[in-house]
Amino acid sequence: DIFKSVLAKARDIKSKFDSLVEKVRADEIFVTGCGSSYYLAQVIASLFNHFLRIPTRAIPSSELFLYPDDYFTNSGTMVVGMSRSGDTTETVKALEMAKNKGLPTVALTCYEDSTIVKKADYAFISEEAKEESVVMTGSFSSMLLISYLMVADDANIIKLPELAKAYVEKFEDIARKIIQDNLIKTFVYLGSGPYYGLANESMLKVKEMSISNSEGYHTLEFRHGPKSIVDNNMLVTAFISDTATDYELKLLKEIKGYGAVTCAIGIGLTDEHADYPIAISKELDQWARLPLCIMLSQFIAYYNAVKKGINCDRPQHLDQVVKL
Ligand code: F1P
Repeated sequence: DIFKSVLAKARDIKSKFDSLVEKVRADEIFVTGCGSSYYLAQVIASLFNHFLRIPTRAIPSSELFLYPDDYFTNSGTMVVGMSRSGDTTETVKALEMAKNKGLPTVALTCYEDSTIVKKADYAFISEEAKEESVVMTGSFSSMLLISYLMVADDANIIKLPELAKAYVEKFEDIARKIIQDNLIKTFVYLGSGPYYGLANESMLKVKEMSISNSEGYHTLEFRHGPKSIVDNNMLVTAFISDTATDYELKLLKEIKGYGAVTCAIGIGLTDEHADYPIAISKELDQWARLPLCIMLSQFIAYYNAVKKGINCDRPQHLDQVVKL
């Protein structure tokens, strides 16, 4: 339903973003946020680099806030701040600093009356995804879809709501099975390109929702050291891209050989690729299926929390909004 209501605004989002890009004429973009919103920024930086062809970097808001003079060195930079609440101190400060340097700023949040909306020159609001939970789930997917619609053609993603309905049950089933049938102590997520941000967000979901050890890597980086910790109590979930498919699947096979339980999600996957393969419809290319894929990780984190008797909506030590 969230996807449906965001897609209904597709044309407005695209034309608003097109006209601001035309007006601002940035030669560089920083996308910034904290926690899940920073990992969302990593995915969005990939989307912007691919579709917009303006060099874009994801930077944690705290870095911009603490080292402004080292980052804000180009008068052609536009700064896009992501924040579910719109009130996280570091993100507010990062946008304030960008403004003080005379740079154009954009806010993406779920709350119209939030601080970053008041500070930024332009704002995009995902009001359909306000959530009670401390942990970001629907808001992540919806802000991701809005960002996709800013830069890409909505025709490629029009089937998302329909396919999401079909896949939710499948994801839930597989996640439940993985957690029930195995003793997993470490959760590793691998992704290349836009899937790196998803791998990190998946890592954070397992940590926050189920208080478990988890890690996220660029897929092939895992070969350079991290693979030494693979054992029988590790679940390695790989987001398989349409670009580096063979390399990614070869690595996953190698990891399975070291004893890990493997799960993979991508086009055309079968039992020969992973213990738990999830074949995604060709109708959604690697960019259009991003908001769908993250739901698998949310279910894995959820069932792991249930197994451990943890309230995944209210994890220990965490607040919904972090203020300094
Ligand atoms: C970001 C965030 C969340 C995290 C935690 C605290 O908030 O760091 O990613 O799950 O609940 O807040 P926001 O800036 O997106 O509101």
